[in-house]
Amino acid sequence: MLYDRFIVALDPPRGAGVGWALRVASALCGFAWGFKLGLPFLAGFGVEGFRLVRRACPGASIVADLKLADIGFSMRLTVERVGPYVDAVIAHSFVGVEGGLGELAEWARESGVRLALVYTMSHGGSAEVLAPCRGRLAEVIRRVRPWGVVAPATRPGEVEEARRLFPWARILSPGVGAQGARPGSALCAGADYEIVGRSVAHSPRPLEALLEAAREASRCHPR
Ligand code: BMP
Repeated sequence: MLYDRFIVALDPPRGAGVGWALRVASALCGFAWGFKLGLPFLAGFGVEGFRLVRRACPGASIVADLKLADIGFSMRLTVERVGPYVDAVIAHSFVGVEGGLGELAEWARESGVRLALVYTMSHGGSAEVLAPCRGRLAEVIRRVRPWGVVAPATRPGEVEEARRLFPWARILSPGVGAQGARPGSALCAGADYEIVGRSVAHSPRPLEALLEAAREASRCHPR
């Protein structure tokens, strides 16, 4: 079963308290590879929420998806706050290396937190700016050589491309479920992990939903 190739995004439904996130994390603990905690989570539950999820499932990898896109100084100030509770942080590659990702990568090395960079995104608007700039984004990613690269399950061709261009990296692919990509579509294209949010985390039975996604994903034979 491929359930350990899924990262579950804990984006809270409207009005949910941190207890919701802790219940979902506990239900999936030992199954999902990790949890992605993004800006909706941070806005709702603060850095304390990160600590509580870490405590609820110490074996899971915690990925802070704060969509960092700023000067290095500000990105560093931000990640230092969540660093003690996370295994990886996600930043945009388009901010470039000098005075930006260079400093963030240095912090990641010093602190032992992994860095993942966004290549392209899963929504339609990714085709407006990011996708046409793929060559430049790939140069930035090659220079930084991050642990992970984000590429969209909704466009398996871009996942295949990321796999080819960044052979050292873990490829993380969002867009499975609510955004239309079928479970397994990114794994089949060479991704290491699929990121799934609503279709698992907002389900009344998150573990069953995850196991069903894992069953569907097993139709291909990912590496
Ligand atoms: P959902 O499966 O509910 O659509 O959630 C997808 C998650 O992945 C969300 O947390 C979203 O912010 C994130 N994400 C995405 O959907 N597309 C991207 O290109 C990058 C993301 O981080």
